[in-house]
Amino acid sequence: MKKLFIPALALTLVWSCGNKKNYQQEADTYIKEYIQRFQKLYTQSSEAEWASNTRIVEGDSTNAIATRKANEAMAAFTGSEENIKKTRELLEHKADLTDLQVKQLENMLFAAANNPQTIPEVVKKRIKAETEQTEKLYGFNYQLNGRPISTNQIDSILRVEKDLTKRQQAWEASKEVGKGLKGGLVNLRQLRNETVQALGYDDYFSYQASDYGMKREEMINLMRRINKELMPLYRELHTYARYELAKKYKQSQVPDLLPAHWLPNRWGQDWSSMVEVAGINLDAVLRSKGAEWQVQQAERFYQSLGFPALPKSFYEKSSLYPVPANATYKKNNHASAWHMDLDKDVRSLMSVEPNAEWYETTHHELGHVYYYMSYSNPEVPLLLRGGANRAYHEAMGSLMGLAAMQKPFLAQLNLVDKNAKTDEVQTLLKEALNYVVFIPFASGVMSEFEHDLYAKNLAPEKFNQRWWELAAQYQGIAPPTQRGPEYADAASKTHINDDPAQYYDYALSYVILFQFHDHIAKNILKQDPHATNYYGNKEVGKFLASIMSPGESADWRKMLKEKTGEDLSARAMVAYFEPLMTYLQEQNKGRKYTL
Ligand code: X8Z
Ligand code: ZN
Repeated sequence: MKKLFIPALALTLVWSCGNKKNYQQEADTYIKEYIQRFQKLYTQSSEAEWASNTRIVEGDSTNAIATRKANEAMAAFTGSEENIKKTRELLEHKADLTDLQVKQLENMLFAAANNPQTIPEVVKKRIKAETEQTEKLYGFNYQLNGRPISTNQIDSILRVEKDLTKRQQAWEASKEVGKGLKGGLVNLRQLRNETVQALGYDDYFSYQASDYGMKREEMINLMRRINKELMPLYRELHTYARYELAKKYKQSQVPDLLPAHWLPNRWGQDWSSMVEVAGINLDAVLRSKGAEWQVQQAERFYQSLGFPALPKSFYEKSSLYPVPANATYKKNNHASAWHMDLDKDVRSLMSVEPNAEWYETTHHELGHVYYYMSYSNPEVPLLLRGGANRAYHEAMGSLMGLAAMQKPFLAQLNLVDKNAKTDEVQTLLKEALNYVVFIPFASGVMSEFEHDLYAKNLAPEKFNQRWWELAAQYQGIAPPTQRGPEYADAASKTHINDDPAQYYDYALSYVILFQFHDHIAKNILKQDPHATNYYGNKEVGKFLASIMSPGESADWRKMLKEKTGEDLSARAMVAYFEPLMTYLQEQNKGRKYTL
């Protein structure tokens, strides 16, 4: 038996080793060929999309048509039956392939699922519907009292206006865009679901969650868990805001649900401008420095950590500032960062104005750009030039945004007076009104809505009802007046239209960024996480670069454990805001809690 058995085993080994090599060679050749075509098509699609997003001319669909064509060409390749078959065949021999090959093939299959040419007509219809939705969304003429108004101007009214009637008008003006997008969203929901179902996904939400190696239920349960962990603090903030805002707007009645137009943000996702911290008037300082300075300053911050300067082409090709008032075209008003060729061409599309909100967003977008630059190295195959997961990509720049707001950092840059006494509790409160307030919106309202939209086939006549049900349940917010089914207030949020079923990325990114920040503060800087100064610290830079440069070739769970010693957890975020609890409970004594 032994005699027979051993040679047999040896034979299998030799045979399978030989086979392993064959499969690996075969996969290598296939992946290389794929990449060559893919990079070209990807670049063409990016260029077309870039034009569509930076130059929207009413009545002129040239850019939209070019984008549709480029995306069709990309779909025809990535979703071709040939590619699907070959990729699947190779993946049947997973055990014989390298981890990197498996990851790349899985990404190819993921891309194919969005474009399967087994149902080419559905894919074409989806691409057409997507281009049209983008055009409508960013070509929309916002109007206030019969006059055109930009989203930056609406945001500014919501930040500073004290008159509730004017606030309500501005808020309502910001929601008008949703009505015209509703039909497109109904259509897109159907087409997106149908597309990915062809490759075996239950629905589009499941498809997007699979990018994290998670099932739809796991993702939504994770969202509910995160929300629960932050809820005690959010309840305090909600109570505090209801009473403080009622005072501010001179209302004798404190409503149970916060009226949406009382809040300094169109969706109630960030209330930080409610609080001014004496001694830190960032808005005023930034106004005096200007928008360009803000972008350059964010770059200097990354450079101070040891990252390179942005390539010249970044400044030449990006679209960083609002279009002039007399321009004959519009552009996408929501900030984004672009990796045009998955190599050296990196850009950002923003409408930067000198204020604290854009200061933070600029750091956020440059985080994406430095992530792109970090993994665009020969070690990382083109198909793995992405974040360890999507949330990591969102986290890096937001982490820098958090760091760039802390007092020791601001003091070093002379943005605040070193010697000015500032109130630590107010500072923490302002931060909580940003980061904590975001969680019920992102992990609750947005994620649950998209879950119901794609996985539960939410009826179109219920879109608005469901949106406001969720806003009441998670954020404790209500619209100023009844909003009937003709509205689609969810669709006023860009991501619902053009970044579908992935808003949980942002909720996760906040959780992760506090884990990284906690580690950096305590173990690298040896500073209090509430008062750090990352500026010029090369160790911090090395730490961040080590997270970013492997791109998607890293396993996100392992990476988190390795870098922070922890699994994904809201612990660090909860701990950061813990000192605020006592203060808020004190403030809220005798007040009615309604969440
Ligand atoms: O969309 C963004 C970025 C672009 S990736 C500006 N963010 C979310 C939003 O604006 O809703 C950043 C935080 C949340
Ligand atoms: Zn982002």
